[in-house]
This record gives sequence, C-alpha cells and structure tokens, in this order.
Amino acid sequence: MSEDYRAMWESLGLDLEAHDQLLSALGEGYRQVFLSREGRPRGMEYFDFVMSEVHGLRIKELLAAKAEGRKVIGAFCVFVPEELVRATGSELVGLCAGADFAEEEVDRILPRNTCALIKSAFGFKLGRVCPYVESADLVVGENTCDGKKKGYELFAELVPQLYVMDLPQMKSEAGRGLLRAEYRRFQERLQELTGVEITAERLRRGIQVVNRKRRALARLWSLRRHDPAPISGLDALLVSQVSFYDDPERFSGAVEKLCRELEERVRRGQGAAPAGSKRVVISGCPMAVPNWKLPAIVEGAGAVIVGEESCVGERGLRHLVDESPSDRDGLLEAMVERYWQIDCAIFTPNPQRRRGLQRMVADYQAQGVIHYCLQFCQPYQMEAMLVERELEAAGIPLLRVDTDYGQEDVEQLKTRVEAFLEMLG
Ligand code: BJ8
Repeated sequence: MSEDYRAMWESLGLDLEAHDQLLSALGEGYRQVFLSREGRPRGMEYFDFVMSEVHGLRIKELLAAKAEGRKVIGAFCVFVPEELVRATGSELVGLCAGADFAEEEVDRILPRNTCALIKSAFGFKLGRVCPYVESADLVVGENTCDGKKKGYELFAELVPQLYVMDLPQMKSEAGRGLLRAEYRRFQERLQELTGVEITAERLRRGIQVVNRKRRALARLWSLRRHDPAPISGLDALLVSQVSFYDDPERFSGAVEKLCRELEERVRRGQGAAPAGSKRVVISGCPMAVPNWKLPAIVEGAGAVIVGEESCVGERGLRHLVDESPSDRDGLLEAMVERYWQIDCAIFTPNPQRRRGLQRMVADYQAQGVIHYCLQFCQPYQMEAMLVERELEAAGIPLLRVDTDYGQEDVEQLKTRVEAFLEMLG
C-alpha cells in the first residue's frame, strides 16, 4: 500500500499496526479462497481489484466526496434505504464485518452470548481498523434483533452521530405505517444533515441508480439457474458483498459486463463446476466480508452454491422500486412497497421467507439447502426449526449449521457438509 494511503488512514485515526495485521490476514485469506482458484470469469478481475483497494481507493473516493461537502452514511441493515441517501448526494456504505477483532475489548463491553456480526462491528470500531466507520458522518442503526437494538445504545458512545431507525416486527398495516413514518423521519434527518432538499427528481434519480444495481444482480443470479452454473457461489457472494461498498454506477457496469461474459459461458456450456455437480442454496444470516468460511467448505467439497437466501444475497437485494410515481410521496410509498417485501427473521410470523426459499430451490434446481446461522442469533436460529419442518415436508434436504467467525470448527464442518452432499440425489 502506498504511503499516500498510510497518511490517509492515520488522518482517520486508525491504529496502523493493527490495521496492517488486518489487511495482511484479509489479503492472505483472499488469495487462498479466490485467487488460487482456476477458471474464474475474467469479469471477476474488477471485483478482485475492488477488494485489493477496499481500504484504499474506495476510502480515498469517500474522503474526496466529503471534501466536496457530501456526506458518508454507514449502516448495518438492508432496511436502510440507499435511495434516500443518494437523493441527498451522499454515499451509503455497509459497516457489517465478517471477522473477529479486538476480542478482549469487545468482551469487556458485550455479553459473551452476542452473535459474531455484532461483536465484529464493535471489534472493528474499538480496534480502530475500519476506515468506513471512521469516515461516516452518520451511523444508522435499526431496531431489528435484540442484540443490535440494545447494542446501538453502547455503539452510540463510540461514534460521533448515531441515528436509530425503528422497524416493524409484524407485516401488518400498522407495521407498514411504521415503516412509512420511519422513512419519512429518515428523510428529514438526511435533509437536516446534508442541507439538501430531497425533491421528486432527486429521489427518482436515487431510485434509478439503486434499481440498476439490483437489476444487474438479478441478471447475475438468474444465470446461476443453468447447469453447469457459469459462476461459483463464492464469486457470486463476493459480488453481493462488494455491492455494499462500491460506487453503485461503476459497480452496476462491472456486473453487467460480468453477466455478458457469463451468458457467453452458458452458451458454451462452461461452468464453475462440472455439469451435474451437486447444487445447494445457502439460507440464513448475512455473510459480510471476509466471512467466506462455509461457502469455501461447500465448494471445496465439489458442490456449487447456486443461490443465497440472505441479506447479502437475494433476500436483501432483490425487488425494484417503482420509478413511475410523479411526486415525492408517491416515490416514497413505492420504496415502502419494495422494502416491505424483505422477509427478515425479525418479523413474526414470517412464512414469506420459507415460501421464497422453496421458490429459490425450484428456480435454481438445487438439491438441498444449507441453513447457516451465527451462534446466538435468536431470530434465525429459532426460525431454522420452522424452515427445517417445511422443507422436510416438501422433500427438500436441509443441513443446519450454527457457527461463528472462528476457524476451530472447520474440520468438523467439512465432515458434516461432505456427508450432506453425499446423500443429495
Ligand atoms: S434485514 S437479516 S440485515 S437485521 S446475525 S445481528 S439478526 S443476532 S443481521 Fe440483518 Fe437487517 Fe434482518 Fe437483513 Fe442479529 Fe442475527 Fe446477529 Fe443479525
């Protein structure tokens, strides 16, 4: 990394030594999981480049945006609407992390039975190794699971400005009204923070930019229906992960280019794994960078992951916002309509998620589902029981995996995954 970047990280208050360690572990993990694999689509070079610059060039861009007077907003949940953020000329970045850091300090603040996703957000902040959180003018939390909801009270002590969005827990009319009211309140907060009035034109433009990104991702996912699948699950997951950091226009262009290449691969019958490989869908908690443990095990065992029923995947990134309403309220309502379809396990009851999962299994011609939960994630761990029951009734094999960010259980997971793949028809 150039000296230029070191000065930039120093200006953000990062702990340079700890940050060096993080980058070197991240680089090594990336080499092992991605760069060492043969036959990846050429279009993945863009995403490899983004990852190699994830704390470099992208941060430089965000700081340049700030120097122009624009704002950077950090968030932990796909319910935070990027359309509104973009309508103020601001940038939205995901803050979830997929690795343990500063564990001792985290254990002094959070209960031990907190999921790894929440612990790592605290660890990256306490360890001063995340340039995204340090660049953020406003961090947005949300009332979803209890761990996040209460965790934000403590996180508020660590960042200059934390805003918490209330979210419904039931898909009722009242719940929808709450989402609408909260998006209006967020709109107000963004206008106040940026001094930019969100007009219908600005909001429509924000919606168009985000729709393009989601359309490109949907095109990519639909190509995974083919046998052989033209892209590995690891590469497809990486693309979804990058969508939370990258410039959205540039990202959409890169995904569209990748899709053109994959369409050509489909025509030639070229796959990431041979035709007839076992096909699985992964369902459950979101996987943030660099959490590639389970997909690497599954694909290392010769199967191909053809879909992610996850917020870093279809659950969080599918569905478009209607761009046609003429006024701002109409566009905001169209946003509510789109976000209302996210079937996160914090909703009760949540039968839509199970239906959506079964649809994915059929669409992607998957032979089984691996249900992935982070330990201590009550919403997804509890819901796993219902998912398992319904899939069993539908004759779809399911493997339940509860794990964390550690590497201690890798061998055990390999054995379980291999046994599961063996029994798939
Ligand atoms: S819409 S999935 S991004 S809340 S793993 S922190 S649930 S204890 S992440 Fe999520 Fe929004 Fe829902 Fe999606 Fe809690 Fe579970 Fe931890 Fe989790």
